Amino acid sequence: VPTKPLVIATWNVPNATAKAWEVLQEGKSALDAIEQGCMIEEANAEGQSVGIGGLPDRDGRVTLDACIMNKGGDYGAVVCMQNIVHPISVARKVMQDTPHVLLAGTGAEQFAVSIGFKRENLLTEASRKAWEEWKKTSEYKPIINIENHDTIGMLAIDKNGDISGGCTTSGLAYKMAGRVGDSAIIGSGLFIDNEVGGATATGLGEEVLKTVGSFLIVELMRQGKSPQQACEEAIGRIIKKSPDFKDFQVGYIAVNKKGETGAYCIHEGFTMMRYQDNVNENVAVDFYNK
Ligand code: SD4
Repeated sequence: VPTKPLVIATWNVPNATAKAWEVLQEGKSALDAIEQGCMIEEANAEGQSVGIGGLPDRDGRVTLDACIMNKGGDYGAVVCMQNIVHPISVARKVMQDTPHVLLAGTGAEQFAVSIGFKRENLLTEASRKAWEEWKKTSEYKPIINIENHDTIGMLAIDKNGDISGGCTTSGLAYKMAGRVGDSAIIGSGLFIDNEVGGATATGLGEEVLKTVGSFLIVELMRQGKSPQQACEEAIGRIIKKSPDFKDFQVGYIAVNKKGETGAYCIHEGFTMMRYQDNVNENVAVDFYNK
């Protein structure tokens, strides 16, 4: 029998799930757990796909996408935002303190600064060097990504059984200026329905966007599929539409109201963190391309 509270996240991010778990143990909401858990990875300069230290676009700018969704179906997001370390927290403020749900670019940054967030340079020396190196060939291949630190998508159920989720990323390295991925787009990188469950994504955002993956998974669970079956079907949709699936990775994780979890991806190498029953573990995720 699955137990609650619980937290799951994309990739091997034990410190992030540990933080979220700690917040849940204090009896706080899943929403608080999500924000604080995601912040751990955003502040980790070694993770080159999230927050500070994220790899830049092809012009050397680190641009961040993040969103958060709560039990009431409220949603807040920022896309293509620069110079702010914690986009997940800005997303929460967009949700709670503005009449809007999604702020982009300089508008998002302006809003963040206006409510007290500090502007900081997010391009670390390591990421700047990696970009300089990339510029020598400028070869753009946003392919199979099997790093341990990556876009973080996180789903949590609190002691009351309420579900929230968040997703935060610096997007694809060396993307075109202005490119926005799936991570902060409702229904694609993340979707929560407190009656049913939640889902979140990592990998090539364009493919997730075209199939509205996270919404699809939640709707499949509503129709009775387990989180595992729903993730598999969502990956199946991408496989069917994209003959070049051998060249890119997409991974989904999901949880239902009962606390059952599932995950599936295209290629070997994706993992999921799960903190449940006092155990914080990184589990290998089953994959399509065997
Ligand atoms: C994006 N889905 O911007 C994100 C990137 C990612 O593993 O998850 N990379 O498309």
